Amino acid sequence: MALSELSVESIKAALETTWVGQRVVYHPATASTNDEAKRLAEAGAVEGTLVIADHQTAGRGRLDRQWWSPPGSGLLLSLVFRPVFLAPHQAQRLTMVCSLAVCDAVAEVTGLATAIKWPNDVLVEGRKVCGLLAELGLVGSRLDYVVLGIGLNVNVSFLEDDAPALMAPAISLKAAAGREVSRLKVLAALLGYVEVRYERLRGGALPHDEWQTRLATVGQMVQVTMPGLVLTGLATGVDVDGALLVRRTDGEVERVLAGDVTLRGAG
Ligand code: BT5
Repeated sequence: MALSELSVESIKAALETTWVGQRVVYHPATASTNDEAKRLAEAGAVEGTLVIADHQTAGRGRLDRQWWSPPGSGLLLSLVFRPVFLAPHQAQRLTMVCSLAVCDAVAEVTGLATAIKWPNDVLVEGRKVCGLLAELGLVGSRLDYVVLGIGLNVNVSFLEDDAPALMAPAISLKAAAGREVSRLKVLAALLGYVEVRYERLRGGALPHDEWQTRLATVGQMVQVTMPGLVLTGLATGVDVDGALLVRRTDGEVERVLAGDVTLRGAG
């Protein structure tokens, strides 16, 4: 079997989890694993359900941006969570947990150092190696499910002819490590860390302190672009819900819940 070949059997054999990924739906190609995971979640899919594809024809980022990944080279997956212990405004805690798990898995399998860029990117050598996309399902005012999508550039090459222009520099684990990396190994490590960290969250532990220490964004002058508004200031930290705290030049501290951040150099 090729180093990185994905199938239901190879995934099940590689996983060491109790419940994360124990139900697995694999597709050689699908439109978007997040779309499929949301459909399954709406239909009652069990917590921990994994939807994973070798290729997405309509992979998405936030605000319907494109997630680009040539067939067979990245990890493209979505997990169904049912975090009944969280209110909707606390859902970013799941993105924190999963991005920390990405950092753990990358370190374990490749030894590479990672940083996190607020709110949903993981960086290697200052370049985007992974993007996360959380989508919420509500019943009334409570969380029914959260679908957490993860796109991780394992062996992706950005030198391909159809590679699009990206908003920020990108990198793959292969390029940074200088060798092909097993997607199965990264997947197994990732889901293991997701399970451990999610259980801690369920037990009441808050991830924001650890997440903040990993945030490349903190201590930097930043420009935050939000719909209809651009804010410039010093990123001083995050709060328990993952909101970015930005001190403007007039000294006022803004709490930013969503937006795109450009780093403007050390503050
Ligand atoms: C994200 O959005 O970074 C979230 C990406 C989530 C993708 C996963 S894949 C599995 C699951 N199913 C889906 O359909 N989606 C999830 P955002 O922060 O909005 O960043 C999107 C931007 O990242 C794009 O506009 C591009 O500029 C850039 N980009 C696209 N593909 C990339 C790649 N492979 N590596 C680095 N950057 C990329």
